Amino acid sequence: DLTPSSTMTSNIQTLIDQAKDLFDKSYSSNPAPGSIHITTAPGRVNLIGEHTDYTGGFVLPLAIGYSTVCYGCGSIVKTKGTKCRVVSINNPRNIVEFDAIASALPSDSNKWVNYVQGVVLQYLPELKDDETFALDIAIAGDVPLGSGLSSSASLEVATAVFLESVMKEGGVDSPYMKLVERSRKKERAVRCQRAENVFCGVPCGIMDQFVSSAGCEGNLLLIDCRSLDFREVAMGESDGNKPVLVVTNSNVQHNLGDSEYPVRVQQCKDATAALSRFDSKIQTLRDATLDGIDVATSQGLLGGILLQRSRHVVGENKRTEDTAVALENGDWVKVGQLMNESHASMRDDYEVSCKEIDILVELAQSFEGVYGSRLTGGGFGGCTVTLVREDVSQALMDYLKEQYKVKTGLDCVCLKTCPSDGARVL
Ligand code: GAF
Repeated sequence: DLTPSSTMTSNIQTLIDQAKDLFDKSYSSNPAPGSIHITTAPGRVNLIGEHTDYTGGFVLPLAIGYSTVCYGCGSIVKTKGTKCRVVSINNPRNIVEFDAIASALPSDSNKWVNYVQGVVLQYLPELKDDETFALDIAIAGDVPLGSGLSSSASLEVATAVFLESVMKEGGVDSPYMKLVERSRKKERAVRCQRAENVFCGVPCGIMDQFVSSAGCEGNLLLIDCRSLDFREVAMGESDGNKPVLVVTNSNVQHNLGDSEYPVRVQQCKDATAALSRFDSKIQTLRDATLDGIDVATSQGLLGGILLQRSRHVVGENKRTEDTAVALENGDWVKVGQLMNESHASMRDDYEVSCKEIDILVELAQSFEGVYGSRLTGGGFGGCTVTLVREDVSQALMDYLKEQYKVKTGLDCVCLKTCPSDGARVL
């Protein structure tokens, strides 16, 4: 679970040691052929741009100092019926085997393995028809599970980089392996998202995999989820004063989240269909404007829930682009205002917040020295992100912990975070 420290740092060396130990215990008597590869990929926090990625909109996340490490050996083999093996520190006695063949089906009993196997299947086309992967992987991570910090994306992306490392050593010279680094980071994210959509059955957007793949120390990423263009956004400075980001884990995760996410995806499609009757150029909500929504509403083409959902997404895209500019200008008041508006929109129009998260956000927003606070991630629990003056950040964290307990009876965990690097070979 989240370490109750005030700084969010991943101790990569500890994770490597844990994964190596697990590897040695699990496979040392008969390891798969090939040399050792070690890779890592981080979780993420999204500053703003929520529920916009699956309609081709803008997001502004940062990679965080919590990550997943894959430690193992692997090679490309011609043996038919080769099994891959994977084991996680979360269940160290359960070594799971899976087939690295295109016709493989997802597991019902070990769902977490689908995040690894789904990615392996995405990389199979890189190999020759008679080749496959032989892999023994041990996994350790410190991204808190189920807290909206993208532990699953970090597992997918760490796996993808692991496979790339195996392919590089195996001399694979496919077009993918020849891509320049920046393009490969994007394409890796596309594959990991596809693995999650197709093999894990989760209709997520691309934000989490993208920032886990392409994150950059000291920078947030402004990602255009339609073109997949992205740029690094550094926090500017004003009067030598740079605020910090505090992430607060509410320690609640409502089951509703899993079922409501696909509902929101479908509602966006339905809203797009309604809006395209008004303007045929609208192919996704990214193409719509708030004025267009008003006109379509006045013509009776849009109303009720679909109006609310599209108003959130279209407004959020604008807020996200505006936030990137305000961040670079060091205009913290503006950034905070946009974060607060984003939260209100998620709560009232998109309806993905919950009581506990609203309490945390309200506590933070009313604290002297806080610029803005909002729900981050898919919603129905998970974490909030708050922009706060550094000199009062510790007092804020103490206040949130105390008051959240008073108001909900629950403990929350607060951490300061800053942008970290994305996935890499260690
Ligand atoms: C989850 C999804 F995985 C992302 O793609 C994104 O839609 C997010 O919820 C909401 O912004 O993390």
